[in-house]
Amino acid sequence: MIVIRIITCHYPGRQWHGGGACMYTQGLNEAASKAGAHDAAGEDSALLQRFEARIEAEEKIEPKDWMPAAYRQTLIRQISQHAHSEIVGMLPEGNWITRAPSLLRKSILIAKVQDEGGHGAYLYGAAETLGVSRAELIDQLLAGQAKYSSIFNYPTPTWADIGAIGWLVDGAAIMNQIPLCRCSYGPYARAMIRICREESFHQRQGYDIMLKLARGSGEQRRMAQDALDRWWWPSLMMFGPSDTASQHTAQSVRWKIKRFTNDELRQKFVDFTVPQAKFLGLNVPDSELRWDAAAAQHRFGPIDWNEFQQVLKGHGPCNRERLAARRAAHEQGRWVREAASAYAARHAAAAAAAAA
Ligand code: BYC
Repeated sequence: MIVIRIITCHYPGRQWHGGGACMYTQGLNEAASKAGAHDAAGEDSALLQRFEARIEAEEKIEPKDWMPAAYRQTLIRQISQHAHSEIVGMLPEGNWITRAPSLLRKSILIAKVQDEGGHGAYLYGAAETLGVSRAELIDQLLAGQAKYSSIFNYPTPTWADIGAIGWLVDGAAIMNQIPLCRCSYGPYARAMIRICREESFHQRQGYDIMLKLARGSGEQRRMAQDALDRWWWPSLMMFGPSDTASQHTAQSVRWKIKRFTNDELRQKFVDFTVPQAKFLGLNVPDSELRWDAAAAQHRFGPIDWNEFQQVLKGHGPCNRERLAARRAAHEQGRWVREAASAYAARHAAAAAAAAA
């Protein structure tokens, strides 16, 4: 388990009000000093009640507002894992930029991969509002201590994989992320609105690739089917463990961070996607898949949770390769970060000298 150190005093290079004290914890400190009754977690019960009433009333919690430490920690955990997923998610598709089959496909793919980088940046920004630094989160990712979505540990050997990622992975992402636009934490909810708009475009471009392949030559149809065969089950795993095994869902739903459980979203995804596969003329690789008219939903076969756990433990097909690629990119970008810091320091010194 990762322990994230919450910064309570200084963020170098930032102007916080309160004489350099971190603005996001200032409200917390002030509130804590008005010592009232405390609950088992050592939190002021009056503040806790007020917080819970605000959640109940669908008010957004903002960075300077008082929040329970566990709520803050849950958000840092989820938002940072989400940010890492966006950044690692650039890799399987980035592999295909130089090999995309036409100039148009290449430019679309470049734009999509760039969007994912942007999503990572908004999300690291949202996590920072909770008092943790982006550098610290990235260090945890590079040290192999942080989780990111299991889905990005699978390989992309053919062009059809790029179609399958857009259609299924971005499709699953939209299903999971649209409810996050109503998350109780304001900065995360607002970041998700823009991200979801872009994800819709990503999903359509993926489906368009699949449609072209499914209506193409026999070999292209086989490629599309093979990609669906390989990506279907890992896409279902993206929604996380079943509700009975999920550690965090119940509390996150109470806090209105999550609006649906993992199984509810997985079911919506299956119901939405199976007709799309039919339209493509492709077979979903699940012999137990059937329409349950009484329940008005699809029934599907068991998920291989052992495979999911193995991927989470770092033993998926590409875990090592993904981390190695991120570490190399971080090293290769060192000179850019150093140059930007030197430039900022030089200008700050010049501004200080001019003001003196
Ligand atoms: N992979 O109690 P649970 C994208 C972990 S980016 C890895 O249900 P929670 C895209 C979970 O973290 C897609 N780990 O947890 C980008 C927890 O471990 P810890 C990413 C997983 O948080 C580029 C443990 O299992 N989307 O779409 O209530 C190109 C127990 O789980 C996974 C997001 O991050 C997994 N699949 O629910 C294209 C969305 N599932 O932290 C596309 C935001 C579970 O206790 N996140 N775990 O060590 C969420 O909605 C929730 O965090 C989850 C999990 C539904 C993922």
